[in-house]
Amino acid sequence: MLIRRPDDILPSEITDPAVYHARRRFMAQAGTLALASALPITSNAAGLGPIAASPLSTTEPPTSRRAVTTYNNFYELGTDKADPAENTFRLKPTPWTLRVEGLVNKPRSFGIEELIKLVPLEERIYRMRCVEGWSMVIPWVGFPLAALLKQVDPQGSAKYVEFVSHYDKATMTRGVLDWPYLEGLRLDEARHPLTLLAVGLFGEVLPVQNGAPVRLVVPWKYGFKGGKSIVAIRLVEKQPLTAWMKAGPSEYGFYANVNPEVDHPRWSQATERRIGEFTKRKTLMFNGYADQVASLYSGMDLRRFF
Ligand SMILES: Nc1nc2c(c(=O)[nH]1)N[C@H]1C(S)=C(S)[C@@H](COP(=O)(O)O)O[C@H]1N2
Ligand SMILES: [Mo]
Repeated sequence: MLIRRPDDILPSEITDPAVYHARRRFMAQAGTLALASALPITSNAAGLGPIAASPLSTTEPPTSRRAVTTYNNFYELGTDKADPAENTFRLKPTPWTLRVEGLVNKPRSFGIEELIKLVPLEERIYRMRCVEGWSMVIPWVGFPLAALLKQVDPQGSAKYVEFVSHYDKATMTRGVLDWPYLEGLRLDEARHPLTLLAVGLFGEVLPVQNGAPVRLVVPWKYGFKGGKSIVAIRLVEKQPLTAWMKAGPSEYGFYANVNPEVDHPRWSQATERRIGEFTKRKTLMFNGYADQVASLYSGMDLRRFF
């Protein structure tokens, strides 16, 4: 992965979280009057419909929308942080179909409208940590991947899940990685309640640069596990060979759990720079989600399975 000094985010970008939070509080209060259990906090014209606030959200202030949508890794749209936002015309998120296939009893394709109606959408504000040493807090909109997997009825032999991103060699980056971008999770990780399929952020439809129309979000792992613009999800028996493992097996492991004690071969992972802040923070084990996910890895040597 390319490394850039993360100093190119302007201080002015750190101002809008307060405004955003005030809006959320207002919407949450409005929602309480209408519905006692699920809290619809917003809905939008582009068709996401009601969005419930999730108890799994962090209370940390979100990174500015501007930074979240202009400082991106999406190599198919260019390898500089600013490239994806400038190359959104290269990916058309509508119409779109997501195939869910492989070792399942009911393989099928979903249109985005179907996906959005599958289960109630939630806002999940997650800490996100890139392997390059920066982090953000992102208010995703989505639903647990487990809900989608349930629809296709995985077979007993399915042990892993593969995520295939859209790739068009006529319009997208050539070289760098062996395309399409492929990522994977163990089935129990894929079914974990924190694992999200995101279709939006900041209460709105997902921008292309963040992986429209649907992308994976796994908050206790380095950001590269979260494949963008996914066209296929495949249940398989063997551990997938991911695009980053192919490119650099000694640098990018299959698990990629955020771990301050296991350095990347070329740099430390002990600290991080939260975009919009000036002092580095200590990186937390499993990105702060240890209470929820550590049991997935009990008995595993996390230096070997990095
Ligand atoms: N298809 C695809 N997915 C991808 C990437 C990519 O280059 N291509 N980059 C990954 C990396 S390294 C990170 S940190 C996150 C960044 O997501 P964001 O730009 O929405 O913050 O997307 C991940 N998903
Ligand atoms: Mo990343």
